[in-house]
Amino acid sequence: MFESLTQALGKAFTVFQGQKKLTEKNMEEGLRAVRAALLEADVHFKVARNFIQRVKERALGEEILKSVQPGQQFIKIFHDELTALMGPEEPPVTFSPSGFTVYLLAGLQGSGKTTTCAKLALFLRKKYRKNPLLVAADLQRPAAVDQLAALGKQLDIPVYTEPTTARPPELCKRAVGHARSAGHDVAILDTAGRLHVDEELMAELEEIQAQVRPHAIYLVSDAMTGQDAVQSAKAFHERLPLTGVILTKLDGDARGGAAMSIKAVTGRPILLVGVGEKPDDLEPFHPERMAGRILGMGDVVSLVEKAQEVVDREEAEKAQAKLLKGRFNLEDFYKQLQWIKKLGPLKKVMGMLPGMGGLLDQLDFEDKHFKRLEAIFTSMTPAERKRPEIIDGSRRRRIARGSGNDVQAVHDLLKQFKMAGKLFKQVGKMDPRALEGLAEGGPPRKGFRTHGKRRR
Ligand SMILES: Nc1nc2c(ncn2[C@@H]2O[C@H](COP(=O)(O)OP(=O)(O)O)[C@@H](O)[C@H]2O)c(=O)[nH]1
Ligand SMILES: [Mg+2]
Repeated sequence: MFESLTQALGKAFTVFQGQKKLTEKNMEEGLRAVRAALLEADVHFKVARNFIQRVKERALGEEILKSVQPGQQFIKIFHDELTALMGPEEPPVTFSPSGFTVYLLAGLQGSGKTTTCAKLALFLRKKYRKNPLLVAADLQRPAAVDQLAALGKQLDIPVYTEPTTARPPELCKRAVGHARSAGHDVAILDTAGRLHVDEELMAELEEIQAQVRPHAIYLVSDAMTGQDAVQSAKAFHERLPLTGVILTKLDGDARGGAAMSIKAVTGRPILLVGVGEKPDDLEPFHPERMAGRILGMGDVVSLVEKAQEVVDREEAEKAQAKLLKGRFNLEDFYKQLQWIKKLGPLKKVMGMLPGMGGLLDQLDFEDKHFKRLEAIFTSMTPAERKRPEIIDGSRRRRIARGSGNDVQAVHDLLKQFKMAGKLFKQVGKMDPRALEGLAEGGPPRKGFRTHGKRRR
């Protein structure tokens, strides 16, 4: 999978090797080689351009870690951006709350729709204990119906068929009615494709959609066709609300362009991938794993991750020491929040203190909330973070505007900051030996007290 891209990237990265520091100038040659590799792999040119820009900016802006080489850090940045480009990870399938789920599969002829219908049925039966019905709604050629019927027979999954004189939208409606009354909890519609996107195909799909209101619409797309896969995905999405893409034939010599560009171009995620002709060859799509496969440098990535971890830990420990003494500013608070987000140690610590539960709930560590806090923090000047007391009304308004929030959100953050100060002071009065145990996730050590004198 993606061998030539992996090789070309590996070669491009050698330019970064041995550099003491990455600069705009010494990255130029390497980035040019990266760009060539991406375009050669059929990555959409705009996607490639924006992607390289992001990687470059991060490479220039990030502090160099002590224990790794800048070239290695570059690879990690590349890996993270690649993961982000194809992500975030989403569940491969979802089910209708009604308990009966209809999936519609659409795509160009030869993209793998019929095969994928059978694979999906098997996947749902094996992983989710569903009882699917396959629906042969591609009536362009009688062979298409036979193909699905044969696959169903092989897998022992029922297939709904009608003579090819039927109209697909009505057939689908009848098929769904039959599926319900026969006790199926899933129906999968195999629809007709054309060699290219055309009006007739789209109109038929729209009509099917209007008739049966499928829970999800998957576009089946052939990874081997590179940019064509991306362009047709775009065209389909303009007419049909696609849930996501199933990218097929990744086992062949697909060049990676479709996998890397589809999300960026269409906004719809890849949810599942076809990795062979057999009914078992269907897998959920994991952006990070895919990035790993494309790069083929898992060892470098984990090396840098470990180095990063050490730095984070050192910083967090410093911040924590300050917190516990009650001498800390918003900068420390921010660092600690980032650390909490990652590991959650203080939350655990605080949750175990008597009477802290309620307060803790007010300190909200939800991801969405955290993103907002992050935006507010980054809109503050360093001086404001160091000396929060200078943040008056007009500064609050500026920070709110800069971070895309209302002033209330800034008030809330400052309030939380004050509250956290109180909490941390209390934590600081605890026996440090007890805290040690907690921070590692273990139970509190015996015999610690939250107040009063320390034990000898
Ligand atoms: N290698 C490989 N072949 C696949 C995959 N998915 C489908 N195919 C093959 O692609 C061809 C077309 O598939 P089919 O399901 O008939 O496409 P449809 O016209 O969209 O229904 C068949 O020969 C399939 O075996 C896959 O993930 N990997
Ligand atoms: Mg077919």
